Amino acid sequence: GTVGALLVFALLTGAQARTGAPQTAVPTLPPPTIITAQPIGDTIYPALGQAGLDVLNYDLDLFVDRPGTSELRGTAVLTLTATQPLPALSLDFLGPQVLEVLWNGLSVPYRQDQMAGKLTFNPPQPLLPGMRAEVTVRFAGRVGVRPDPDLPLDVGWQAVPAQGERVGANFTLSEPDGTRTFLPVNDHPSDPATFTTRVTVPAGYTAAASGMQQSEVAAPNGGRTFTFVQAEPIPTYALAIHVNRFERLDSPAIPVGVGGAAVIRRDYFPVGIPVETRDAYASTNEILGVLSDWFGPFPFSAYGSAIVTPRIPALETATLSTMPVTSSSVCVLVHETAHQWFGDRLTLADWSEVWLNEGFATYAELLWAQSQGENGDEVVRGWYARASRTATRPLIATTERQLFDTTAYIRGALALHAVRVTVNDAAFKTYLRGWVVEVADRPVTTADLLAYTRTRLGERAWAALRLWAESPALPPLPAKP
Ligand code: LEU
Repeated sequence: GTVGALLVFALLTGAQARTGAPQTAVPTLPPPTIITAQPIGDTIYPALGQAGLDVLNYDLDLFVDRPGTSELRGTAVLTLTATQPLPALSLDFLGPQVLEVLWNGLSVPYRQDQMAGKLTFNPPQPLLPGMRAEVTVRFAGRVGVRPDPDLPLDVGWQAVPAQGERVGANFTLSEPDGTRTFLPVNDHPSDPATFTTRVTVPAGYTAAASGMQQSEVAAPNGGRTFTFVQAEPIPTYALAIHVNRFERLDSPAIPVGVGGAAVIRRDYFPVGIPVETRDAYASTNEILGVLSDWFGPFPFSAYGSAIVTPRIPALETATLSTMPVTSSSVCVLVHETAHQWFGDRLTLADWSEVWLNEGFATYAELLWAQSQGENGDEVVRGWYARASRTATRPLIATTERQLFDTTAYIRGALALHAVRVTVNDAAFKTYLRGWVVEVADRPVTTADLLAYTRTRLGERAWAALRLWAESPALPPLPAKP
């Protein structure tokens, strides 16, 4: 945890500094400028993000010339503002060579430190609160995943080589910090943003991304350019981008959006996967109905799944869950769909708080089972048995390895059950719906949930949640008094 204090970047010192104006002769380098950019200070990932930076929108123009490989080129235009004066900007980027950085259209010198995963530059004037700026980053090369033995997968831009009948494909799987492998981003869930994603693919391919499809137009050599607009802010890791030979299946829109608005329904199935894979997705509308009854209106204007062939974990990418063939079950789909509220709409203030995503999404599996006529006690007892068999800990994680462990998922869900048994189901429903509204405009913490629980449901519910959140040992099985 020492990296969190201050990252100091030496700018314009020697060979690593590039200028974006190659037409001028090699400039005499100005005296070395020391600029500082302070990371957000995440307790699990202390180097991620920049404190005081607020990215409002990412406008992406990406070219996937050879699907199934790691080649990617493109331009990202970030609309920025600040919550404190920023003399230096520092974006997270582990991606390929940056070709150019523009600040409001003008070329600025920059430093790309691939080891630190930072792209740093000084704007002509500090970015001040209330100001807006546009930063353009052009890059091309090989992007990759970030291998990490402490995570259940290598996060980032996934390349799936052609195999047998199947063509090569690409997709994003980025939780927690994989988006920086292929885009310059403020890569932290406390800074959600909107996205416009344009993806150009070769003939025969389809691109899909988070948000509503706005257009599909012809590109050179028979290719196509697909444009998606994600109009509601989402964390960077929740951005889905898929390139494959897809069959898109449109289903009737379902009126579970805000104010009863219709939510567009579409699923993307790669050509050549087993037909039974599709079965689970036939339940999507019913899942949306059940979950919106408990959690309130569905927070986005479209929803569906994009199916991928590697055997990896599923991910709740916004408006378009990323679902492996091997995880194409109703239970996993319920979990990822619940994350659209908890993770994608409500975002985390710190990665240590990830149980606030996983506990709620796991709890949704019980709500679903009950909607299907099960009484639910067996699910809860099963969870408790599992939690008793595994090492436990307080809910707030202290290490990266804990982020997606049994405590985050199962003890997290049991903590919510401990709250539920202190009240009746009508009150619990109002509580869940209220939480989504209450914290809609700021990233969430366990302290927020505790305070909210006390105000909404009173001392008994608060004490129960506190015990489940903080006790080093596993508290007793929650039961109705
Ligand atoms: N958030 C994912 C889930 O739905 C897990 C992640 C490790 C891909 O459980």
